[in-house]
Amino acid sequence: MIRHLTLMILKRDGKLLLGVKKRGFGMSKINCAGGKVEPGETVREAAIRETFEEVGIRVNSCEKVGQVVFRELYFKGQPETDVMHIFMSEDFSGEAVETEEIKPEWYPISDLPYSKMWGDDEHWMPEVLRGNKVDAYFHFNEKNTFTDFKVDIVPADCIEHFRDSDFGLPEDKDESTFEERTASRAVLVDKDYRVALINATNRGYYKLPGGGIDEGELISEALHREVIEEAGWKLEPLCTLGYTHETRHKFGQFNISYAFLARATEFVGNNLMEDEEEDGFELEWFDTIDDAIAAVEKVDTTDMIYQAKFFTARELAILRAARKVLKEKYGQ
Ligand code: 8OG
Repeated sequence: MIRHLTLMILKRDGKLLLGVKKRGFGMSKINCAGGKVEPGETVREAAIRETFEEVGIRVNSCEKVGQVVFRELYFKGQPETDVMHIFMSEDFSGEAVETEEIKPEWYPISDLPYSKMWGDDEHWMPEVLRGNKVDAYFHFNEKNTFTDFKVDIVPADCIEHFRDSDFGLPEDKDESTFEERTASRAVLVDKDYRVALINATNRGYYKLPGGGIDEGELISEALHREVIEEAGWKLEPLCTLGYTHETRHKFGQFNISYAFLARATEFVGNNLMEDEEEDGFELEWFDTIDDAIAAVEKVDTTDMIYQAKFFTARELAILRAARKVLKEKYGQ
């Protein structure tokens, strides 16, 4: 079971509100407010509730600035995976008060007490304070010290946003209830800059190799795993292309796809899921990115399933973003 935790970074006038934790996990460490997500609440709601309970501050609005996954963290003698969802707010009201949980204090951002904080914080917090969103993991041993870690920056540029009305479809649901799904996708090129697409031969559409990010998995890890599963190739990421955003009313979902340009390095064989087998997934190589784009442009989604309209528009936008990078950075 994965536990979900929250952390709220409160920022004002070049300072952060931190405090000595007086009880519980991490007692006597200096930390932000935050805590466990209760059943039935969203992670954002949990972060706001914990902040009020622990330091008496009401957060009016906040932004998710990343997540840190703690792998094999020993909690009550058992190793477990925790996902810590990090929020930042500059829009809050009330004065900080001491509670049974935390003794709050403002610290200048230029001089944070990292030596008295959790050991991982100094590796990801500076990125967040620079304005980046982070996607990180820390792997622990039985002594609860971390042995390896990775801190990635989440691609920040929106390539394009698609919604039902772009395809003449109705938008009849309350978007505040939509669930967010995230995925990693690759524009995979070989050493000669040939481009790979998955041809869903029984459906008639093309897609980029890639797919959903699992709970507790990094964006970059999902990229490697999904491309092996669908295309059978190991890869080396070359650069990020940004992300696409889909608002899908029919399913009540926001779909975020992080897109990367990547080099295929070694063929190890694919491992398709049952539905992918049914759709007739086959890897097809195109001599140039223009050929790949032309193949996707030719797909007529008029009579296709709902998702295929989104896939096709999305993959075209990502491929065009890759064409620009291939031209500008790789002279293709
Ligand atoms: O409900 P409780 O306060 O015990 O939840 C634990 C809190 O501690 C939660 O806000 C998340 C936070 N926390 C960890 N590990 C780490 C860490 O490595 N760094 C920081 N900054 N906070 C952490 O559980």
